[in-house]
Amino acid sequence: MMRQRAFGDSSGAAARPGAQQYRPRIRGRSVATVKRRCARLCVRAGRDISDANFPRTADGCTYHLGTKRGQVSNRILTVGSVSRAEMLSKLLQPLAPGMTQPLSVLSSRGFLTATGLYNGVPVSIVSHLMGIANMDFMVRECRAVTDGTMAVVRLGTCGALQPPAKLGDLLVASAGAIFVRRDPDAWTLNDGTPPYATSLPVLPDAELSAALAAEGARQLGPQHVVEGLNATADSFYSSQGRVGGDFDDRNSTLASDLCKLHPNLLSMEMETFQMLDLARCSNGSIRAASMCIALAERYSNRFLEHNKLLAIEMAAGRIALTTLSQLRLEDSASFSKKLLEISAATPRLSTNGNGNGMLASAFWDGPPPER
Ligand code: R1P
Ligand code: URA
Repeated sequence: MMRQRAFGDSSGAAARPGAQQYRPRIRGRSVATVKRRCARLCVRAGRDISDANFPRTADGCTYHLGTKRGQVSNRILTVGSVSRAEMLSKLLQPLAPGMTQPLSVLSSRGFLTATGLYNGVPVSIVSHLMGIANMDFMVRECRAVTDGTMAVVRLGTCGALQPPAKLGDLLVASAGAIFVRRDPDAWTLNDGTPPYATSLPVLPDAELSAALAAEGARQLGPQHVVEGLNATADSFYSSQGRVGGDFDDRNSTLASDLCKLHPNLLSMEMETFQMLDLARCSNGSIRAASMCIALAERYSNRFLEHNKLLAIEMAAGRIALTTLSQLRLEDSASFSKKLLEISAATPRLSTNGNGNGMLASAFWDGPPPER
């Protein structure tokens, strides 16, 4: 099987017969190598950051995502893993006729931003890594470098807590998300304080969430899309009710207790609540919705096969990108112009600002997954 290339592979590396796994490479270098180089450049040039309240480089790159105004669209598909961001960025077209690939920035902290066209509309795919703190970086730093209303769709993976959610389904958090937090005071006081605290739900943007579910049903069939409540946890293990002998987690009834409390609870993951909460607090400037692939069926203890996951990720990526590209949104008039100016003036592989991010030409050396 021939190696598939995307975004102008300049490495000249030979095709590897039978390669099945996606291996993200950036101009022939592994992601780890590029990250190490970025980190070295940051150490050399990090002195240029002056604002302690909202750190940015002299040329406007944010501290953790490493992007600046003109590199990020106000339509954002955000995903947890860098490899999912890389894979889905194959669905984007270059921003302008002179470009051979989407604009791509990998920050020294490992956040990847790829900006290109989907159905002729500028869209960014941004990895948010794992947990609410990283989602916080993603939302705030993208907001800081975009103009107009920002629309964000998270495409993640999750555990399915109860039927009708089943393995491989797309679980849309149309009823919003609650937050489940381990409360260390329960262990400190040991006086019956509940070991896990839960918040009230925060809602998504109703139009965006409904459009996502409708597009999912249209492309995959309604039997594969389930709408309900999501729970965002501060741990993959304890506060998702995973039990093990190494820690005193006091969580053996947590998942079933949550389902009793919230009969419409479908999914558990680690970021949606933070995204929806920030959108709620954005003074109306951010619209957000979330859809997660049921990767683990918690009630039957089954886990989705890797190849099936890749295929569903691609399908769900198309659904999310279609939804974002069709959303009626106040697009900044200056966005496309700025993007074109910057991309025309930028070499394909160079440091971004003070080295906080690196513009990258990325490609996969494996075949695309089955669709
Ligand atoms: C845990 O394995 C990670 O997977 C889920 C959780 O939210 C957490 O980030 O989502 P992603 O697949 O989008 O990362
Ligand atoms: N991600 C999570 O956070 N939990 C799961 O069970 C599966 C994916």
